[in-house]
Amino acid sequence: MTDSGAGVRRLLSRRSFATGAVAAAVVPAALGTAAAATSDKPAAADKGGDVRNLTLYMEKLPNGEMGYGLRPGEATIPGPLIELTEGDTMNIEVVNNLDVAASLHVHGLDYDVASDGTKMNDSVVQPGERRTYVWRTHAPGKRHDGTWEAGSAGYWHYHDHNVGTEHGTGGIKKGLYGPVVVRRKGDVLPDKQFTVVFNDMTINNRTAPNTPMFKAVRGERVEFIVITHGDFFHTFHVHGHRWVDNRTGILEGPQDVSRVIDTKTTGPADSFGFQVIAGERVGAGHWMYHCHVQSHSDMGMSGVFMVTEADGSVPGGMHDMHDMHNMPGM
Ligand SMILES: [Cu+2]
Repeated sequence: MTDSGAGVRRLLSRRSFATGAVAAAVVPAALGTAAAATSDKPAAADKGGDVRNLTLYMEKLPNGEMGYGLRPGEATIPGPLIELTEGDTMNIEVVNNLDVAASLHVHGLDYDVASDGTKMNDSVVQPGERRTYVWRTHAPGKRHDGTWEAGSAGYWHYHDHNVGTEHGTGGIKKGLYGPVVVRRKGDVLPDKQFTVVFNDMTINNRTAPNTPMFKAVRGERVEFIVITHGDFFHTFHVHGHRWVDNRTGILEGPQDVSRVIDTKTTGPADSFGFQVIAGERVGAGHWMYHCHVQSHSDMGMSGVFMVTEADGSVPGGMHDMHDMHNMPGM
């Protein structure tokens, strides 16, 4: 994504986006944030409570695909990463530049029926028209009956709920989906962010060797956001890196007995995320990420997480995705 402008940066995230990411329709719009923190302590999410405004354009892409974008002509698959902190409200004006009625439906956040993006609730956008959806979030708290209510923090996602069928089956298949991250005050912020969407038998509507190449420098704090769509179950796996199977992927402390994993099985509309330190204890290199259902990875559900040294170099063989898929037996 090219420079999205200070205004958009502020709207989407309290940290600025990196520039210079590969400009292609298949690359997540909000690929990264600022360079690594210079102090030992990572940056943390602030208190939340802001009301922010955002405009999303729904547009046609070449070869019949569709996407969400922050500006006309800049739609991507997945759509832009939208970040909030618990307590924030986001007013999203959706402009429909498609020739079919489409919508914006979000998972995990608070919204009225008028913002649920279904035809049933008269919440879709006709071609050439615009509509504002309101997403709210809240911190955890105690209910009047003494039970605890979960906060909004988590790795969520949005998608169309009207193209093709009243469930958005056609819109999702064509690429109308994107990631949402809601942080809790004090959550550690990443240096880079990558979104992997298993959509039927693709990753971000692409198959190897055309799947995203995610790049980070060894030692950077990298956040993966994993979403699944379509008709199949998948198993996300990334080589050389492990994470904690909780809300953030980070251990709460030495006594935290949460399970540590390097694969996670995921089904349609699931989403999860985690942070890892790129190359920690394993070094720079070309680290594969892929669906671990063997027939799925063999059919192209794989990509590369490239961890470079600070000078940009990568040790070892320089097999690219073409090489990988030309290896004997593949
Ligand atoms: Cu799979």
